[in-house]
Amino acid sequence: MFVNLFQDPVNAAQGVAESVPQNPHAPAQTIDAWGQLPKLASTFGDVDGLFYFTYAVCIFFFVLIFAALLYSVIKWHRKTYDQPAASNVTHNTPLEVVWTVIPLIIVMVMFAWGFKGSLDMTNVPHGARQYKATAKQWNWTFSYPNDPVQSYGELWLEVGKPASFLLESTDVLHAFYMPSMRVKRDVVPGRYQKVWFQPIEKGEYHLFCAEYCGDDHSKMYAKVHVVDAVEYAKRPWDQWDDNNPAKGGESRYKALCSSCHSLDGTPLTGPSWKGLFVKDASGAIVGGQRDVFVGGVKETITVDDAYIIESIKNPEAKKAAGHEKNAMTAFPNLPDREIHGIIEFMKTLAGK
Ligand code: HEC
Ligand SMILES: [Cu+2]
Repeated sequence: MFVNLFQDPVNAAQGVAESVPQNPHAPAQTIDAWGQLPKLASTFGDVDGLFYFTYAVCIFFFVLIFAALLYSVIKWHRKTYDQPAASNVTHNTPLEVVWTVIPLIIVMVMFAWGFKGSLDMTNVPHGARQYKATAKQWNWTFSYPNDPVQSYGELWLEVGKPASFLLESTDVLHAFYMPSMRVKRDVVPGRYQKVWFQPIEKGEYHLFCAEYCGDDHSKMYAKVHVVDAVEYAKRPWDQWDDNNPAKGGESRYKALCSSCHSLDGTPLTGPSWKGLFVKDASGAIVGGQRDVFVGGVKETITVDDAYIIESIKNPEAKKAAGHEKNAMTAFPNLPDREIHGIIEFMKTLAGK
């Protein structure tokens, strides 16, 4: 199947036609004249050399072999059913040596080139900034050097500064894949992996998970902003507007929760958030009714802030009915103001 890396992954995952406006969270990317790789934005241009070398070798041999095949089929095909074979040659040692040795040399070149590239990506230069990327079903969390504030589903880097990543998974196998930066590295549970690159151009880039990791693997996406030193010094990952917590809550929803929770009533891995809060007769926003299992016993509860907070920090305590067999990844370290923002965002859904 043809996978279009330049299409918005969220819409693509939901099978939305391309004419539908694309998710504003996914930037359009310029592609090169061959339509093969997105524009190079790091110092790992060597990857392109190897890619196009392999590509050219494949095309050369494809054409050569098919030309020889077609020629032989036309020239030597049996013209009558009883025509004897034109030749009985079964063996040609010089020819066999040639078609073994030449491909061997080509493959060794590819191996050496690829191995060098893979070493380049993992040998972190001195002075690189040390970030951490934590992968879990189905989102990315980023930590910054000497900074307590993390970001979710979005990452900021400074242009020209080598960025090194410690990769960690809290559940299954994932992969850190940034086509524009020409880096890809598996994120293996129970072990730290490393990768680094040096962004050379400001802009917005895609980060994908490139290892199938469950139902909503295709929604496991983060947007990467490469900004200048002035912008970076403002710590854009720590922007939170206390006057508009619902807006921050919505961005957290998109980054952390939307892979499992819909807003429109559609059940996904988790229950839809529609109806968590509702409007009563006077138009006031109140908690909705939910059926939950507490220690295996079904109860009906009225949703309140405490229930939401418990669902986020300790989802096993009360399991939403209809989804009681599915597990939610807990977020015990989500800061209070962000939980508050998420609740404010849930309340904006009341009556919709
Ligand atoms: C991996 C999928 C997954 C992710 C990601 C996820 N959830 Fe859940 N969530 C579930 C499942 C499954 C349930 C139902 C089982 C349960 O209650 O534990 C659930 C239940 C809930 C409930 C109770 C809902 C109800 O209808 O009673 C709340 C509230 C909730 N999640 C909030 C969140 C928030 C906030 C986030 C993001 C910070 C989030 N979830 C991310 C899977 C997920
Ligand atoms: Cu993944």
